Amino acid sequence: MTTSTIDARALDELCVNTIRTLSMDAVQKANSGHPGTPMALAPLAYVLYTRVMRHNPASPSWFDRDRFVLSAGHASMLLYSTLYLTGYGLELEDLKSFRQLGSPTAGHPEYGHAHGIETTTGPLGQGISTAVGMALAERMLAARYNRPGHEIVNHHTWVIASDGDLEEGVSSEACSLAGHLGLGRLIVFYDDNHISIEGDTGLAFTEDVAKRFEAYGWHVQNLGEDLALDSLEAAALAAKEVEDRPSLVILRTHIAPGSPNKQDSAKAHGEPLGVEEVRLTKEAYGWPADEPFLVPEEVLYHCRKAIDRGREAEREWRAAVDAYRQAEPEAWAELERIVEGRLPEGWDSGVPRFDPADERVGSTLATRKASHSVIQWAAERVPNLVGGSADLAPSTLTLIEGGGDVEKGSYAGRNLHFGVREHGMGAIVNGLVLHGFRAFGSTFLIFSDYMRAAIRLAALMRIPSIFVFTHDSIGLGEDGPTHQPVEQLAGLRAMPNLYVVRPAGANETALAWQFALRQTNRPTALALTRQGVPVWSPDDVPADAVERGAYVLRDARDGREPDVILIGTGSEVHLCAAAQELLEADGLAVRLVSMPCVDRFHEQDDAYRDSVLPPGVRARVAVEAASPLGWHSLVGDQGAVVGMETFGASGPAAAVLEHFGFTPERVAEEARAVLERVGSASVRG
Ligand SMILES: Cc1ncc(C[n+]2csc(CCOP(=O)(O)OP(=O)(O)O)c2C)c(N)n1
Ligand SMILES: [Mg+2]
Repeated sequence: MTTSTIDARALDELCVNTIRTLSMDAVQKANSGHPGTPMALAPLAYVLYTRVMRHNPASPSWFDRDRFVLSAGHASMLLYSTLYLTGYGLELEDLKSFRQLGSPTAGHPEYGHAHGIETTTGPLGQGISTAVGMALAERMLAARYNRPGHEIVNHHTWVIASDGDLEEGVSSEACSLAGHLGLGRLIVFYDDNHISIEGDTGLAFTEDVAKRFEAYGWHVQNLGEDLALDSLEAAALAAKEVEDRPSLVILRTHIAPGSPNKQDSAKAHGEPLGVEEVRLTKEAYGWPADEPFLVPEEVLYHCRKAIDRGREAEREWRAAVDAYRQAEPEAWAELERIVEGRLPEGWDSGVPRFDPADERVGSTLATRKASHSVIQWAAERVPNLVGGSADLAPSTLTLIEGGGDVEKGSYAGRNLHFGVREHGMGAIVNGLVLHGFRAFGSTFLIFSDYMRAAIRLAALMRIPSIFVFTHDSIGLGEDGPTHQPVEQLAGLRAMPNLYVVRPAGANETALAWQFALRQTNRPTALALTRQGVPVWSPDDVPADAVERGAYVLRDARDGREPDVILIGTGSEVHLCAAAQELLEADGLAVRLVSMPCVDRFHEQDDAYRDSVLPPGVRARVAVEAASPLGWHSLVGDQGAVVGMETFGASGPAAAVLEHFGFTPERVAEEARAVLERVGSASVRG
């Protein structure tokens, strides 16, 4: 062995131990966090970032970079230490303020908080599943934009996953689909350390993971305990060679290696090692025990060479892009727009208008059906609009006609088939969106529960994923209470950053899609009816109906000040309209407000809100065939909410709605009762 290889090895070891000690020190200083797993996986992160991945720390959003996802988000210090060392812009100070308020080094990696964090991770299973979406996006972009001799989309998605990641159901959904689709650019390292919070994984996790992933159609390597850097590198390269299947590389690691009293113990998972144990561990590494956050100069110098390599890789890519731009100017213009997150100029002009006088529209139309035609309009204008359903496309009506299917080896299509995997669908949609697609996933509103964790991450990350939920109330009828959402709208509305849009009819549905696609930093959930609802004249629906969240759809007759306001969303707006007629027949002045997006309405200024719901008019009734939670603040103390306090029931839709009191008569009755309580004259006087 030559001196230089010995030196190189010593330097490698120094680098690996720097990642380890930085992670131990940061957790110790924060007195909170997860030291053991970063320590164990330091060699892997080091190899990936300095030898394997094609990335440019100085240009972290370079489009054709390899993506890295730390699915085991609790091991965040592994990522932060590595990002710091390789030059992503994190400073040593940031590591010293690990887990502190306002620091980019949050408890779990948060998208947008620091360069190099490709997605938020922490809820186990989400990261690896989102990575499936990223790897799929890479293939879908490659299929669309690469040309012979011009491979400008050409990268890999790397993941580190822990036991918990593979125990969670969502990863099974996503990994099964990844195998089915043959996503060869996805490479997952599984940290098989036999430890989770409660102790040895033998308590609850004894399946043969290798066989399971083989059964999914993955290429599986098992390195056992061989964490030699060259072995890790060789395994990574072998995984890259396999182009037609995703790869799993199993590593039997030992949590908190080198820690004399905590190695292989669940204690090293989620609490600081302790001052004394840190000292003992550093001694075991041959590391100065009394210099926290020590970064040897040669380590920083060596790791930051990643920047030179990255610059070179990006430079080569840019040269390839120049040639591509010459040869394929239009394709490049489209891809560039996607990379920059822009939609084509003027894409949202000419929003479809549904006129009930048009016999192709008719007087009633389910909003899911209107949505289907709006999707066709949007798909024509937004080339990166793709989406699919969790095996319900014939019901959710989300197929992009003529868009083609995404299948194994053939990724140019626009329609995704997620199978009955709602949660995986949510995470994959997020991965597609993080990678430049305007993607949607659809299912019944009731099953939004199955994908809630993924929706929540989209909201937390502020990415514009679109979730299309049809069969949005007891109005779906015969399928009964298992399928009838009650509390889902309230639950989704409670989620910060998520817009929930429940359009009342075809024209609001068109605006709802326009609104969802206009978003750049918020996800949208659309709630659409299964059943037909009346089509209003498009002239009655202002262009900013969804943007504003609510509007006066039909004001009290003859310019009278309203005695009572009826507020509805979705299908119940029509119920309110019928109640309005009943009440007006009694001589009352009634205002009908349609409120397709409660969240947006709350965001409007006082003047607008007061113009729709004048503070002086306290007689208000809100009607929504769902949990009343949240509506009381809009109708006030004396107002009433006609909602669902129980689960629904199986029966024909009309019978179910009537049974639960969703009739014009009941709404009118509530309005009269409210008026009596409020005493309309005194309020107006
Ligand atoms: C969905 C979800 N459930 C629970 C947790 C809390 N939690 C954090 S880490 C962990 C398990 C740790 O085991 P493993 O995944 O093997 O990680 P290791 O300790 O080996 O790093 C749990 C239950 C979580 N983060 N996400
Ligand atoms: Mg584990």
